[in-house]
Amino acid sequence: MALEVAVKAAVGAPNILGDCPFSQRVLLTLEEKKISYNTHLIDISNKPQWFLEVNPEGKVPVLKVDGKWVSDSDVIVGIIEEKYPDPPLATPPEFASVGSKIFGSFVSFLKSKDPNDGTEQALLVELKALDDHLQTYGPHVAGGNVTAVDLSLAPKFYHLVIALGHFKNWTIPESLANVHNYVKLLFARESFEKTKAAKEYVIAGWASKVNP
Ligand SMILES: N[C@@H](CCC(=O)N[C@@H](CS)C(=O)NCC(=O)O)C(=O)O
Repeated sequence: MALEVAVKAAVGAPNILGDCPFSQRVLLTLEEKKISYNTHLIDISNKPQWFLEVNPEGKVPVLKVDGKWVSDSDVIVGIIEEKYPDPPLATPPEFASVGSKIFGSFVSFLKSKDPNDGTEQALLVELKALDDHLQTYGPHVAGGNVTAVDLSLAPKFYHLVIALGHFKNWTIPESLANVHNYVKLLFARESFEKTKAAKEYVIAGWASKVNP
């Protein structure tokens, strides 16, 4: 039986898949494990009553498992791994937090109005650390196979590349060749193509945060 998953609808287009990286992470996990699912698109500016009833916090994604809606992508991915162990996607614990500061650093830099406030430098430090890690262990975080941490990072990189390109005319330095290769590998996956939001909706999703 297909699972039910609720994810973000596009800003201004409630019938189109939206730009939430946590939602895409869950969809990627379902796709990679070839689990069938029905998608419910949630307009987060006009949340439906049923959604608020099953998830009063009001955040997407949520997944219905054993008749109960569960929120938070970390929890959801853990439950999927437990219930559907094949193919195994769990990241070895020693690699599970690789790249975990990239998304926060990207958001700080994206929102920054002061080019000298250190936010760009902080992002570059995190990207360089990932590049060094990939140099030793790559091409994925845990080696040859994709694991959960890659499926968490891939949508975040998608946002980083699109939003920094659009709002700051900024690109990941060419010197970080391992990161470039990593991003290319992840974006080329069939699961990624199938679950990504259109570029224009990623931009629309960030616009109000960049220029509040
Ligand atoms: N920690 C949560 C974060 C989920 C989250 O921040 N979702 C955002 C969209 S990307 C959301 O639902 N925002 C709507 C709201 O806060 O009202 C997870 O990993 O699932």
